Amino acid sequence: MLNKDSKIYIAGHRGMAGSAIMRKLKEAGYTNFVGRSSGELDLRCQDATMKFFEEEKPEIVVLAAAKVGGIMANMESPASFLYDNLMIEANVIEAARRTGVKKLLFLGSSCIYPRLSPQPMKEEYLLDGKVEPTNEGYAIAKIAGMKLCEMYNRQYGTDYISVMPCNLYGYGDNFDPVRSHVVPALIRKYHEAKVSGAESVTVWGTGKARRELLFTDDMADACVYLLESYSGNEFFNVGTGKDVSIAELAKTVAEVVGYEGKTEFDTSKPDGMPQKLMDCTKLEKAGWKYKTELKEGLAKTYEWFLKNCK
Ligand code: GFB
Repeated sequence: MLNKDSKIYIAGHRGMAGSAIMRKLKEAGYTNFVGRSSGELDLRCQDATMKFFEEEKPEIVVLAAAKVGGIMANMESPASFLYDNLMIEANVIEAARRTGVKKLLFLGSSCIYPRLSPQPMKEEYLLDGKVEPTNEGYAIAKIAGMKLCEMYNRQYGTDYISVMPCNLYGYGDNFDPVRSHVVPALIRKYHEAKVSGAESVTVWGTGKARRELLFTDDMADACVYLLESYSGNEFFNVGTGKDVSIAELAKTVAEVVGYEGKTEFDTSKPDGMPQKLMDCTKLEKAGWKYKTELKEGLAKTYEWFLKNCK
């Protein structure tokens, strides 16, 4: 299905996930890429998206473009998380079908699962209960994107596959102190506290919520693996199969950064989903496993932060 010179469009190639997938595809020998920044092409606009697909006629599409953010960003603008993501997915998937794209890979999220799902969460637990309210808009959009792929395959015989990664972190992450995800937020907080000599760092929530964290380059590796080896109507959890409490994560980030002060918890801030651990045995049985352990991935991300974020 994929040739090394297949024309590949990575929607979101400048974001953390899309850029990692592009690096992995290049490492694997793929050479023919087409891309547009969000300033050049607004994927929420159907006409512009169709025009781009008709002009460029990509053969393979990776749908990594999305409005993303941490727990606060999701709570502040739930309508934008739902609307922007629904529009992007619907426009890209329909344009792909109309222009005969051979294969498409859609990036979902572990937040598609019910808030109180049994842990670890297997693929078949999808839609067994209500999703976490702090990211309901994003979760519903990601469920819709995955279902679009599934139903396009059923109705049109397309080859669109989906992955559901756990919480990602890595190179090119957003280190905004309020709207980012927990890993970049903590790297920045502990780094700034170290530099300023602050006595303590404040971590949101109780510290008891648990998260499964995957280095984005590993997620990208899984995407390339599935693009090359899988066609069908099932989706795959992509993670490590291990989780940590936010308190444990904070301690590890402090160690990586070299901060020796105190950590305090602000329990007025939300915990979000109590636990979000995925069962990744389906992907393991298909032949793929993560490589980067948490502390190693955090150290690489901190190194990137030091070089790139002044
Ligand atoms: O990464 P995060 O925002 O995403 O937060 P979610 C994870 C946990 O870390 C929550 C705690 O329990 C937060 O309260 N936390 C502690 C912090 N300190 C901080 C901090 O300084 N910043 C942040 N951001 N969190 C998102 C969803 O949920 O996960 C998205 O909102 C998406 O839709 C993404 O699915 C993967 O795991 O709670």
